[in-house]
Amino acid sequence: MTTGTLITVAPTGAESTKADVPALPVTLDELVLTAKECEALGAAVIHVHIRDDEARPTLDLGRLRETVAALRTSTGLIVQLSSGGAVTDPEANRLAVLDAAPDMASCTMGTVNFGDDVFLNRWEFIVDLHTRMQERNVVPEYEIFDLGQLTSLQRLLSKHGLPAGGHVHVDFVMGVPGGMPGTAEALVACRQALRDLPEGTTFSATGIGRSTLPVMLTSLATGGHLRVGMEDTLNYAKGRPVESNMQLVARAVGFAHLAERAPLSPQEARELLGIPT
Ligand code: KMH
Ligand code: ZN
Repeated sequence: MTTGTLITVAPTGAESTKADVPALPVTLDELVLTAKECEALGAAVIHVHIRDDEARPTLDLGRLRETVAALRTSTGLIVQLSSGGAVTDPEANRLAVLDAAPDMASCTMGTVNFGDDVFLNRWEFIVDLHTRMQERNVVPEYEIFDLGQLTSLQRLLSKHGLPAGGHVHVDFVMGVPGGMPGTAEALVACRQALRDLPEGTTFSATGIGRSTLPVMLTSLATGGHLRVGMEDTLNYAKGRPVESNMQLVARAVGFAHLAERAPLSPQEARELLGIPT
């Protein structure tokens, strides 16, 4: 049954530089302000990458803990830390992200070419990450960059059991150079392949760059949820750079209302995703 729309904001990412994208939130203050404003507009989840004092991507555990605490103090958002980090982050640091005790963490279901780089996700690493999430009650968002990664997810769940909370939620990250295209056809194929996953599995989708709009509209039309933000989208329209994450969240909220699937509150999102309140 289609419910309201879960809106996740992914405000920063690990790839863009502050010099190239001045509106990118890179300090804790900028991140918290962004989170508060996006929550007020209708976001329920924040997918978090953090930066160091030089605005470089980092998985520093102290900073991650401070970030989780600050977001919890200032917002009611579900805090989802990236376990993907940057392509250069070692596996041990990616696993240690869970020590910051977020509500959720991303869990990418396979290796994918990532532009000129490789986003490495070995099977043993995925199993280790997933097991630690089960042990610590951290709810995964399974990140799917290509269709075959859904088959890996099916294998993971059948061999290693359901995630903490028992609900399966996947996020299709589309249009990465090296992954699946950000097209309506590809999203419909992903949507159909979900029938092999546990009943009630939900999905969100995000399209990188120019695929942002077709992916967003197709996701809404096929019962999916939305992830938006400057991790994925730097141009609001052709020749028009994004001014802020709030601009992207506001557009997603508008589309959700047009689809008669109003944004879920963080509380409603917790119920959907099986996250304790
Ligand atoms: N930055 C990418 C290499 C995630 O957050 O889990 C990985 C990524 C996925 O963004
Ligand atoms: Zn990410």
